[in-house]
Formats: sequence, structure tokens, C-alpha cells
Amino acid sequence: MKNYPLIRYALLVGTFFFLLLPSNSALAAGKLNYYCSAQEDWCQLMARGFEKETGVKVNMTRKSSGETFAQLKAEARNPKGDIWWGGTGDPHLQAAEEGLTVAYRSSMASELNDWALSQAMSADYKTVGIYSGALGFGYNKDLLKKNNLPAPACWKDLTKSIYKGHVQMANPNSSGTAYTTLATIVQIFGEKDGFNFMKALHKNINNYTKSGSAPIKAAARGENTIGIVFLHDAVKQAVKGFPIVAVAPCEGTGYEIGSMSIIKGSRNMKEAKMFYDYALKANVQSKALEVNSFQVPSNKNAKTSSKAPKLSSIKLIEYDFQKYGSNAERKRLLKKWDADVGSLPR
Ligand code: S7P
Repeated sequence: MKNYPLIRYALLVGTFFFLLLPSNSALAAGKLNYYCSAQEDWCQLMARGFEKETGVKVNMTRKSSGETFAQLKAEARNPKGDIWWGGTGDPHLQAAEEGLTVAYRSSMASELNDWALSQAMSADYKTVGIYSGALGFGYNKDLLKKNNLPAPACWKDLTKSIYKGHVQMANPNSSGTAYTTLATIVQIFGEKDGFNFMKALHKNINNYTKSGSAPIKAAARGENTIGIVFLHDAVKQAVKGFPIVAVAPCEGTGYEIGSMSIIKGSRNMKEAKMFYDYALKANVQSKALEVNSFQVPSNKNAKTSSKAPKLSSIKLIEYDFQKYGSNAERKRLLKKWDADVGSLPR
């Protein structure tokens, strides 16, 4: 009887300190520095979904593919990022070749399409395919009509003088979309004619943007007529109700294998691997449709939409990912584009 106040006091103090302790999931949770190169809304959806499922705090940085690659390179001695999710596969392959990313074999591999796995195998598992999509262009049909212009159907159409000042694309140094464009044109027409095409196109370009999808967003707002973009980015604007028409060019076109890589020197390796596995799940990839991201998912069981561009009905080239994702070729092509095209007057 005499000890009761003491026991009560001990219980009270114990409860007080127990309440100060973080919850179990918070105890287990860490943090993740997440570099994202897809569209902002999809990047956010992935970050918030992962936080909700795991309790891991996500710090997100959104930059275009070429810009993120440059950041990884600049931070190589003191890495600040843990995982790079999204963006075209070429700079992910280049990062793997330059030793900026590390190998990881996810247990989710058995659920992936062959093209996603071959991306992984070609880089000794230092990257993996998370989605795919074809390149093309989109136009604002109201602006085309207002300017009395015919609808372009082929790459070559975009170099016609009638479209002067009406075409927009991103800068291939910063943008994965624009680098895919450059590599696609060189693969379709050959290097000499391909660069002649880029020079002729240059005369019609009203602005080289930093981000790959910016030209079609500008077209949706009525500030630009034609944007060279991935078809799914054009469809996204059309689905939102803007007067955008997506075109798969008549000569054929290239495509991307959007990728994901774990950054070498990651300080949160456990969380980076958790995110990697999470991002390859079917239910997670299916969520892309919630933000109108119509890429083809790499997980065979993920949902697709009838609104998505049908890759089987598009004339796709045999895009050489090994060559155009190699350090030497990407550097060489970009240097040549800067010297022979980007620096010319318009
Ligand atoms: O999420 C849409 C998308 O087109 O964006 C990625 C793109 O590389 C990021 O933009 P940049 O062209 O500016 O790098 C694509 O991977 C993806 O399909």
C-alpha cells in the first residue's frame, strides 16, 4: 500500500518518456534524396505515394534528363542524391558507363517487360526501364487554322519555310526529349542529311526550351503552334481539353526507355533500394494514369489506357540505345549540334 504513490509516479514518468519516442514506423523510416526527370505531377505522385507507404521522408528535385545527368557528374565526389527516377534512358546509360550509378537487381524483375530488362542488362544492372514512349510532335489545331497552315505529317514538313517561327523544341543538352530527337533524326536520315535537317529545322524554331515537354505546354496555352515532344506528352495536353493533335511522323520515329538508377555513394542506400522496388510494382506504375501520364509501363501487369499512343501502330525505328546512350556518342553529337546548329543565327 505504501508503495502505490511511488509506482504511480514511475508509471507517469515512464509514460511521459514513451510518448516522446517516435512511433514504430517513424523509427524505421529514414529519408531519401530523390532526383526526378519526369513531369512534375508524376514526380510528386511517386514521392508522396512512397512516403505514405513506407514513412520515408522524400526530398525531391525535379530537373530535365540532361540537367540531372550533369548534376550527378558535378556531385560525383560528394553525392547528394540517392535515386534518379524517370527521364530518357540515354543519359541513364551514360551515367552507368561513367560509374555514376550502381548495380541493383530488384526482386520485381520477373514482372518486367523484356525491353525494360534489356536496358538493365546492357548496363550491368546499373539502370532499369520504367516506361517507354514514342517521339513525335503535336500541334495546336486552332493556331494552325488561324495561320492558314496545313497539318504537318512528316519530319520533313517541319523544315518547310511556311512553318518559320511556328516550331519549338527543347535544347538537346538539357533535355532528354530533344536529345532523343537529335539521335532519331541522325538514325533516320544518316549523319550528314540528319544535320542538314537540323539546320533547316533551326530556321523555323521560335525557341529552344530547357524542358522537353515545354513546347507542347506552350502550344496548349496558344503560345506556340508545333512542339517536338514525346507523343504521350502531346496526348496529355489533348486529354486535358486543349486543341492539341499528336502526330507520329510518316518517316518513322525513335522512342525512349524511361529509366531509373541508384546513385553511387548514396547515403540512404536502404531507402534507395526500397524506392527502386516500389517504383517497379504494377499498382504503383498504374497510378501514372491518375496524372494523365500515358507512357507504356515496364511492369507487365500495370494498367494502360485506351487514350495512350499505340506503339504497335507507329512506325518505330530500331533505336540504337547502346550507341546513342554511350558517353562518347552523346558527347560527340551534342558538341556537333552546338557548333553546327545551335550557334547559327535564325
Ligand atoms: O514525363 C514525360 C517525359 O516526356 O519527360 C521525360 C523527359 O525526359 C523529361 O523531360 P526532358 O526532355 O526535359 O528531359 C521523359 O522521359 C518522359 O516520358
